[in-house]
Order: sequence, then C-alpha cells, then structure tokens
Amino acid sequence: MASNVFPGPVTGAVAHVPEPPAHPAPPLRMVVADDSALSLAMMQHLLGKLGFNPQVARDGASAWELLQAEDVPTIAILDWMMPGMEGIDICRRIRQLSHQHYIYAMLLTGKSEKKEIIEGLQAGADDYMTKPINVEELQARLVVAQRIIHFQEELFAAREVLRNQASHDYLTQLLNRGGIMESVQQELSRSRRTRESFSVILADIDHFKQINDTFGHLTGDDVLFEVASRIKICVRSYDSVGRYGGEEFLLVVPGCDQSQAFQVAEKIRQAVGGTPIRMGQTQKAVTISLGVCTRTVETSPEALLSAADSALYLAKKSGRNRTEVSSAPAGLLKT
Ligand code: GH3
Ligand code: MG
Ligand code: MG
Repeated sequence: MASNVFPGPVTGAVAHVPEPPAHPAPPLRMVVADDSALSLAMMQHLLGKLGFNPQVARDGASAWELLQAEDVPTIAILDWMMPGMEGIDICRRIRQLSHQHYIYAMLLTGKSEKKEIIEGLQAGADDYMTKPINVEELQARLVVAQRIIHFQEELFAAREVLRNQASHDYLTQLLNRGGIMESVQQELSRSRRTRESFSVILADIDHFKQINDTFGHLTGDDVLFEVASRIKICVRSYDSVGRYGGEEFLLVVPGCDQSQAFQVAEKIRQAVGGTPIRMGQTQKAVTISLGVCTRTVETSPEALLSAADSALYLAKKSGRNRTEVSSAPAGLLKT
C-alpha cells in the first residue's frame, strides 16, 4: 500500500541547517527510499545540505537492490509504507544479512503510535523518525548514526586484525600451522567434490641450525624471512603457503598433478638456493629440501602430510638441496 502521508512542511528552517564540517569524514554511502516523489525530493535536498549524497529509491524492491550492492551502503533511510516491499520488511531483511558490514537502518514514517514505533524497532530499525521531517532532528539523528557506524567499523577492523594474527606467523607473515592446515582441509574437501587433484609440498631449510650457531638467532630469523619471501614469489595467488614449524614450510597447490607440483617445488628450490642470502657482513647460499605428495584418491590430511614428510626425509637422506616425490602408503594414495 502506498504511503498517503503527506510529508508536510519541513520544520526547523532549512536556512538553519548548519554547514557540514570543514573537514568532513569520507561520505557514508546512503540509500533513501520513499514512494512519495515529494518526500524523496525533500529528503534528497536536506541530506545534500547536510553533506550527504544519497542514492534514492521509489519503492522497497529498488531500495533492497541498492542495499545488496557490492559497495554496501551504510545508512538506509526507509519510508515504512511503500508498494511491494515495505520499509519494515527491508529492516527485517537487513538484519538477516551477514554481519560483514553493518547497515544502520532508520525508519521514516507518518506512523507515530507507540505500538508502531515498537514494531519498527523490533523489526530491526536502529532508529525511528516520524514525519513531518524536522531538519535539526534529522541532523542530530544522523550524528548518532555516524557515531555508531564509526564504532562498528573500528570493531570490524579490529576483528580482522585479530583474525589475521590468529592465522598468520608473526616472523614470516605466512599462514601459521593452523592456517595452512585449514587450507589443506579446505582443498581436500574441494577436490573431493571436483575430483580435481591437488598437491602439497613440504619444504625444510638445510642445515639451518648451523646458520643460527654461526651468525646468531637474529640473523637466523632474517634468513627465515628471506626464504619465506622467495617461496611466496614462486606461487600463484590461489596457492597457500604456511610456516609449518621452525624452518619448515608447507604449500598447498590446487589443481597441480604430481609433475606440475614437482616443477613448483624445483622452482622454489632454485629461488632459495640460486642466490646467496645476506648474513651479517657476508652472504651465503642457503639450500632447501622438498617433499611432494599429490592427492589422487580419498585420503586424510594426516596421510597426505605423512607421505610428503616421507618424501622430504628421502630428499634429506639423498644429499639435501633436492625434491623428492612421495611413494604413497599402500591403499591410500596412487602415484
Ligand atoms: P636439516 O638439514 O637436517 O634440516 O638440519 P637443520 O639444522 O636445518 O635442522 P634441525 O632440526 O637440526 O635444526 C633446526 C633449527 O631451526 C633448530 C632451531 O633452533 C631453529 N629454529 C626453529 N625456529 C626458529 C626461529 O624462529 N628462528 C630461528 N632463528 N631459528 C629457529
Ligand atoms: Mg632443516
Ligand atoms: Mg626441520
């Protein structure tokens, strides 16, 4: 049902609208929806004066479409009564969206009964304004909205930092053991669905203890960082690299069969060993040994890792600075 509430005169003279701050924060993306062209034009005008540049919608469905855009709007000012999807329905839908991005929903309506206000807030509106629009009230409420949004954004950013810290290794900035094992698990599930093969590569720096013993632990740390950086530039964006242990690295290379994974491993071996690494006043070649294992039939992460570890052990035993490919445990992996 279309709203027949005339927006009425704007109270709080437009001439009194305070100037936007001299150095405004980046403008928030905003959607305003109203089926009354007059109300919409008035809101657009007022919001423009307050420094906003809203996207407008003449019905609920169009507003909902705008709210689902990739560049999600942060504030939605919604008329309650609109044909098709009402503002209150949009509030309910907004609250069902994932909380990657918070949309601050304001209902703007001629409905001013207590029970209506309660219903609107219960549907998920963060704020409730009644028509006719009072420009000073609108501005004050937008200041509240911005304060909450700013706080939300800080919380989301802090959560992202914590998530990143929980899955990454501080020294090398690679995934940590938990992070890379999650990638193994995910890739295993994906390859079960797609029947596509994928490989893991376990790599271990040769005689790393000697580097620590000769140049000290801090230089050892620098070498770890440099080796990690060289490994990273050898892989594609959809490969995962993690620090599996002290001087051991684990790579997950989706879509790679055994010979392709062997080539990746050899590329890494050459990138690490091909150019000496600075250690204090001198520089020295550092080599790495690698074990490759390819998933071709049902297996577990443990079996996969254990097979890659056996291949790595063989590479160490056969003289280091080399890549060996897994000879799979019987019945688990086909080579
Ligand atoms: P191999 O060729 O058989 O792999 O010999 P290796 O010396 O590399 O292996 P070993 O396991 O004997 O020694 C690994 C060393 O790595 C011992 C440990 O102190 C060192 N290490 C582990 N984590 C770190 C770290 O975060 N920083 C530094 N500097 N050293 C580390
Ligand atoms: Mg080692
Ligand atoms: Mg080791």
